[in-house]
Amino acid sequence: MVTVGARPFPYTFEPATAALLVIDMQRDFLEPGGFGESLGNDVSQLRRTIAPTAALLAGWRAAGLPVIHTREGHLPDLSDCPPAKLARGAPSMRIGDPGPKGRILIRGEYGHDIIDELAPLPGEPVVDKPGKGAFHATELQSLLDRDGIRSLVVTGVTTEVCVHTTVREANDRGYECLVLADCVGSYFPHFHETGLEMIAAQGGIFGWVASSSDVLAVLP
Ligand code: TIU
Repeated sequence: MVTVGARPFPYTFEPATAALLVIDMQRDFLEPGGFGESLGNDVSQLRRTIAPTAALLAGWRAAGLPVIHTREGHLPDLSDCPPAKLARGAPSMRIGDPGPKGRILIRGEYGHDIIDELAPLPGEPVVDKPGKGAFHATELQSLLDRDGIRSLVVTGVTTEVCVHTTVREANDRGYECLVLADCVGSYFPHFHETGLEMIAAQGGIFGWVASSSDVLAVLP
């Protein structure tokens, strides 16, 4: 067992039953011309997460521990996209529309894939998800069951949307989630800060919060 200094109290995990979850670090959210920008967001807000996540990935992989990536997106015929999701808001481009990096948030398009800096290695699962949470309509639960994973170290974007939804889903399923503040990000800095507070509040109602250096310091 190893223990990480975390909020609201130290987080203890068994490396053999832990996985690093990298949520939706896709061009569609982190680069101009994608889904994030089409919703009116300043995508540069998310880029501070890239360097610490790359360093954490390097250390986590060097320790021989499993990494699971996720991508939010939809089938080309949009059959897995609820009408309400398609219609919501007043985006400059809707899911499925052609953009500079391909069709917005569509599987197989350049913009839908993970940014070069954090590219998955061969053998690392990439879970494609139609929703904000990584468990809904995906194989994530069976992947975790297969490998006996109980602890999830969580990174990715955005703090209050896909990270929060996934952590809440995971917490209800009995996983212990450690969210790394420097490796998650939001288009809205105050949502990011408040989102982290919400996880650690009430004695860790959904999980724990630490930073990547806290985890790197304890890896075997
Ligand atoms: N991955 C993820 O968080 N999807 C979003 O749509 N996030 C927003 O903040 N919009």
